[in-house]
Amino acid sequence: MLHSTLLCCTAALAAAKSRGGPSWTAAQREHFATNGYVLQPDVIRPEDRDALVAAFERLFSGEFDTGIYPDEWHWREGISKPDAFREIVNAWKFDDSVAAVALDASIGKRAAELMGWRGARLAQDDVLWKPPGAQGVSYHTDGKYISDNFMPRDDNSVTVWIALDDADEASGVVEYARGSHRWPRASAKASFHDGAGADPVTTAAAAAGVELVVDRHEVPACSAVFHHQDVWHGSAANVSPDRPRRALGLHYIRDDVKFRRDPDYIYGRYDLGDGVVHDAFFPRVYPASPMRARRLGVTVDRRRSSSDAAPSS
Ligand SMILES: O=C(O)CCC(=O)C(=O)O
Repeated sequence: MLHSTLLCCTAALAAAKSRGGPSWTAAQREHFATNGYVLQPDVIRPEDRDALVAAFERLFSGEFDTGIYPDEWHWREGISKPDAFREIVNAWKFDDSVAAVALDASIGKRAAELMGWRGARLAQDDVLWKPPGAQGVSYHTDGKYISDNFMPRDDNSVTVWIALDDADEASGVVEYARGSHRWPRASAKASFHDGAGADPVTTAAAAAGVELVVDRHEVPACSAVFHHQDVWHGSAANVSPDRPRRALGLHYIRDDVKFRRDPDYIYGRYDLGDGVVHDAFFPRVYPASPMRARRLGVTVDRRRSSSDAAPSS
């Protein structure tokens, strides 16, 4: 099923000064609660998009400005399959164009508002590149990679998938199993890069005893989809002859989570044994510290950052 949801990006964004998009409407919140995802226009500015797109070649050729390596780096020129889906994780640690967006308090604020959190940390970013002819991403849930590493586990993470090129049927939009964030949680980790396609979600739907309904939405460049940690999603191959489909995924966690015992290999590298989720590795983006807020030019709402404001879940 294709829903052509056209979010106005170009004209509106020409004048837009801030990131994160407009305030959530009641209809958007309801859509997210029911279906597990919601569209949001104007999450970044055209100049952010241009800077991010300009970084792709540089990043995938291994130019890491600070000398810090990515936590994951899928696809190398001359070594990897030309049609592989390309992904770099945690480019904020070495690239200013990614850091400027990934650490932006306004986007973190929208994530926190949608999830009912007091604040948000960046769990990881994802630089996502699907050139013409490249494969898609197998169905999975982000919670298996991210939420499972932290306590409390439920509703502790959300993804902001930001289109850097207009994403459509041909270039392979992210597609969602409608309402699947409410299914019983699957035990197996269905993998992003394993080429299993839609098999895992078909199995999960059968196990949940529900009919699988897949939603696909066009997403214009600079707009985003916010999706719940437990919603099943994936994407098809890019069958367009000449259009890359580039995107930036930002995965946020609730600001007050702790590590669970024995987090997985990648996240476990940042557990220093005290269970504390340290700012240096998982920066708190919202509420921003006053110093960072000044640098970013955002206003911090001090009332929301008070320690007695309990998170909702
Ligand atoms: O970009 C894609 O096709 C998939 C992205 C994804 O799975 C994610 O951001 O969680």
